Amino acid sequence: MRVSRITFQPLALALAVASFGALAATDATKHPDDPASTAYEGTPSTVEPGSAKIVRSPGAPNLTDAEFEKAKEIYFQRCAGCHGVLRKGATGKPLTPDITQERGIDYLKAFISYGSPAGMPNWLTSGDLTEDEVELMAKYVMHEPPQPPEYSLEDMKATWEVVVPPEDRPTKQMNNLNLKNLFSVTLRDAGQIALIDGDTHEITHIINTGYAVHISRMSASGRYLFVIGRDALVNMVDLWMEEPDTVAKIKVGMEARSVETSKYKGYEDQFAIAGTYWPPQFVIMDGETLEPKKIVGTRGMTVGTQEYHPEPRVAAIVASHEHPEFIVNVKETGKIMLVNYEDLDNMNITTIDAARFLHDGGWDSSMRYFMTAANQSDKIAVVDSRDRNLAALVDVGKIPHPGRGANFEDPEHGPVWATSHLGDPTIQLIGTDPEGHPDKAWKVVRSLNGQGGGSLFIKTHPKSDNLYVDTALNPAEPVSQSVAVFDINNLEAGYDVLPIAEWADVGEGPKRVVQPEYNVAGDEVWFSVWNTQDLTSALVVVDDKTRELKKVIKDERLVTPTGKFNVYNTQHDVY
Ligand code: DHE
Repeated sequence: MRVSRITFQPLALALAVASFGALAATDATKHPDDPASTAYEGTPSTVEPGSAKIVRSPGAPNLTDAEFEKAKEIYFQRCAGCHGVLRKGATGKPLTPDITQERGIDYLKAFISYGSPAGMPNWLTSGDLTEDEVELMAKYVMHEPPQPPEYSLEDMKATWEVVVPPEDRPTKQMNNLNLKNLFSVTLRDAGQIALIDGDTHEITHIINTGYAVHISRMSASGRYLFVIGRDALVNMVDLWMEEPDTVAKIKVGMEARSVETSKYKGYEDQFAIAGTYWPPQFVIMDGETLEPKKIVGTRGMTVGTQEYHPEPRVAAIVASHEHPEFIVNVKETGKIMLVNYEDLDNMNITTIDAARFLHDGGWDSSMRYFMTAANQSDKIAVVDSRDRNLAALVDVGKIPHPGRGANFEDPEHGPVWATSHLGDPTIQLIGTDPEGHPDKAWKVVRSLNGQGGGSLFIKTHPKSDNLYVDTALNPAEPVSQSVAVFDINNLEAGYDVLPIAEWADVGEGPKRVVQPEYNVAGDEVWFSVWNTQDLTSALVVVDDKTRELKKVIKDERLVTPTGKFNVYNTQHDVY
């Protein structure tokens, strides 16, 4: 068993030890300014002895403490989401020293620089990291990962802020926004969201949020927008204020991806919940103020082999309409927790064994069944939120990545929910109507071929005949810069390709086209043209009937736009 440890060798101590013998040879009492001593020992270091430490791990290149800290921050912000805080892997491969040291520094530098077709971004050529940062990260991942601290109720409360108390908030909408057709747009690397009027396509507000803001979710009332950043900062935005803005915020951990509010009749918006990647836990908060109420850890045994996992991250969370509970995906254990919020002091939690590496997902059209990807298991788990059990585990293509998926009526198979995949070009349709189409339920009833792998999101709308599929992480630019669109009434006819990035006309850069999102009427589809932070991005609006370009929204404030959330569609789970 290789024992490896990170030893911090204060540089001054190392120098002192090295010169210790020499010191003994000279009169240690001599004043350090004495020319003889200075000549021999060199001028005393101006660096505070305790600060310049060397980080050593057996087999890894040394790093100064400052380098280690910088690398840790970059890793945390950009890499931990895929590779895990403890680098055990998930959507991304494990990066433990036994693997990284064996690969060696040159391989690691190339991999970080140019990425891979399976979804590893090209950090150098995309302009996200410099050469030096690439080198630093390659060295860092050859060291043992440091254990990050836990995060307690006290830590949360220290960050919790009620910016506008509920009693001081408006009692009716004070602006003339058409809230139903308002979009919340993630400005990923700016740590902001843009509110965009879906009728005029104008940006109405830019609101500061957490770092690498990730998703927006709506309150049951349609009034509050909940935004979570990868840094686990939750912002609660009041859309009724004259100028919509944050009315409460809280940092619920060190890394997060999901946020939701209670939706069960009689409990609407009484509670909010946020799940963290680090620490592996979730917290239930007061739905009006975000006061943290109850923290629940997710560490435990994996399904199948029943091994202990120290860092099972919380992935997608949805709020049940059938019972007063949240449905919480735990990625690395493969367990789905039905968390009843009726009594937080005597909490009932039902744990369903599904499959490992649970990720994203959404409701079927009846909003009874939660369809969720266990992406590294190539399965879709189907949770029956009424009977509170696992209805099925469906084998699908490689690395399913549905977002919330897409619900529509297949002309031959009836109601279906569709997912696309990161790891292959297929789009797979699962029957979701056990009463009306029992022979089709929880089976792949149709598999289509899209443009390629690297797909992240698929979307349709009850009033649309189209099914849009992005391929944002495909390595081929013509594919990552366009989307495929199928006619739902003639699926086997194949797809058309819409040259979205070309329509955006934003100049150079990776220009990844990501995440279709409809407007409230279902007659427009919005796409993000996601460029690097230093280049121009845009939003492209397509006329759903004609599939032609309707509008390009370009504005220097639109920095790395990715997720877009139409208020009405997000509030009512329309997809
Ligand atoms: Fe996401 C949803 C995790 C990278 C854009 N993303 C989700 C969800 C999870 C998740 C668990 C479901 C939340 C829910 O429903 O409660 N995402 C992760 C990662 O771990 C991963 C792979 C790596 C990371 O570093 O975070 C990751 N995600 C990305 C991106 O790089 C994307 C494309 C751009 C961005 O903004 O970061 C991205 N993720 C999204 C979007 C959704 C999402 C737009 C919401 C989809 C929806 O329709 O609800």
